[in-house]
Amino acid sequence: QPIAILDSGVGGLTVAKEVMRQLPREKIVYFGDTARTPYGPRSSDEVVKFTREIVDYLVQFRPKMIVIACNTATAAALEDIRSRVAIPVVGVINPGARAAIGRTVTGCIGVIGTEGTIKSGAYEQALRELSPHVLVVSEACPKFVPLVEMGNFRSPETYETVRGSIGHLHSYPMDTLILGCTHYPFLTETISEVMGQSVKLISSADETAREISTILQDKRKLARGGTVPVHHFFCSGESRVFKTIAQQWLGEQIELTP
Ligand code: DGN
Repeated sequence: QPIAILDSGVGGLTVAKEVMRQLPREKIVYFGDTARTPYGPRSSDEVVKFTREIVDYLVQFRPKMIVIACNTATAAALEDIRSRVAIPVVGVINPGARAAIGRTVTGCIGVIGTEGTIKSGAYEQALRELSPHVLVVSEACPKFVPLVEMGNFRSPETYETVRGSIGHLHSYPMDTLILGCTHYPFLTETISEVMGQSVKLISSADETAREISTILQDKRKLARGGTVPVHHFFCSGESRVFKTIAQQWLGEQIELTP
């Protein structure tokens, strides 16, 4: 049985890559909603509707787990999807929040994400539940996802956009910054250049893959056997750029059904 992973586009590949690294025997079925990306500026109701549609599509593969590898969709639809399916549904917000609380020393944590994620307040809530006195500084970065969907990870334009969006966060005593959008790990190098060495970046991808591993272990659902799984990738719209970015990021050829 595969693990189903979904996102509005290529962002969830950051989670897929970590799952492939940490759990190399697991088969993945991935859906990127490239026809309707970005989700960030959409209303919560619309994101819930899209997420339901994708989940309805993915259940035909009889997955053992669904991973909502999109912070915007996790903030809007995690509980809704959990109430609709009988298998574990994992989001990307709690794992990232837990890791940030574990790592901050100054107690000041930054969160960057799409407008939808930041407006929802989901990270503040998750962080405060874990540690009530933490100082959370949130910033929506609506320009990042379109850059990533175009494959523009490192260029003077990207640097200027990142600096213009988050450069001012230096004025806070922040030592930990959550990349609260699964597209942002593609921009890690540029974001670290702007934020400097003293700010640790937390990728929800790494933390989510660890959570997936723990849940599968607890449920005794980890894949066994020595065969290398064949993953399947689907996207709803533009497929050429998706395939190029996916192969570059994952470092292997993929099977893609547009
Ligand atoms: N990857 C999505 C997220 O983590 O929020 C962002 C998607 C978008 O479409 N803006």
